[in-house]
Amino acid sequence: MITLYQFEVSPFCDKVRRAMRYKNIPFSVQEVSLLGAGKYSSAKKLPVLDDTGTRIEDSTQIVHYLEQKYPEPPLLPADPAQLALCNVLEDWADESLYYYDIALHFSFAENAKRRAGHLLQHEKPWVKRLMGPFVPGLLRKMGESQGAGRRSREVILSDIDRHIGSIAAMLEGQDFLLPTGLSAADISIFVEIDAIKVAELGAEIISRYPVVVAWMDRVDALTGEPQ
Ligand SMILES: N[C@@H](CCC(=O)N[C@@H](CS)C(=O)NCC(=O)O)C(=O)O
Repeated sequence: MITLYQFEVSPFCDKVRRAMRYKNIPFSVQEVSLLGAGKYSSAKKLPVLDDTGTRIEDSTQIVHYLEQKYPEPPLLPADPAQLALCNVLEDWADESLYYYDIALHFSFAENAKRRAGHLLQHEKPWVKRLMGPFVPGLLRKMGESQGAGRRSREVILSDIDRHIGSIAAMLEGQDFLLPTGLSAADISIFVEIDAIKVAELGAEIISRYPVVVAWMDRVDALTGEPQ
């Protein structure tokens, strides 16, 4: 039996849930307190997957593990050149695009409190009281130390616009980012854009690119929770 230890709102946890739904893998989730990730993960980060006692950390490692154990339907292309593209797109989503989600929510004061509320939604009232005042500042500092959060509002927004525009250009003439069909690249990028969409300014940028909106619907139809 597979258990996903998660923070529900984390795009990396969403990525793993979507990969498992696409592959029709039964799983249960265990929501972890923001104070408790160290109990499950040496990096103190979630997601962590437990497959009948085998534990895997990091969404990318988890997707690769799932691909080996549950190869159908595939999320990693067999062709080496396509696999290379899939790998770099996944890493770009996880290590770059993610920080635009953080910057948009926590370097933009008008979004910070609401997003902090999302992060704390499953916490006990005393944890909310303890951490509530600190979460926006901690996340803002995380975005600043990576770099994206130190840019001006205008630059953050125009970077996001350029990135979404690049995805639109990659999708021209094809349903998914790789010609081989839905892959880990689509899921990894989808979850970050879906998080960016939570902020009004992010949603406005995404709405400028109907090709991306249609692609998001396609990815969600294959990986989202059944209606
Ligand atoms: N590279 C990791 C990133 C995971 C990650 O950054 N998770 C965040 C939640 S979005 C986390 O656990 N943060 C807790 C912390 O940094 O203390 C992956 O792909 O799983």
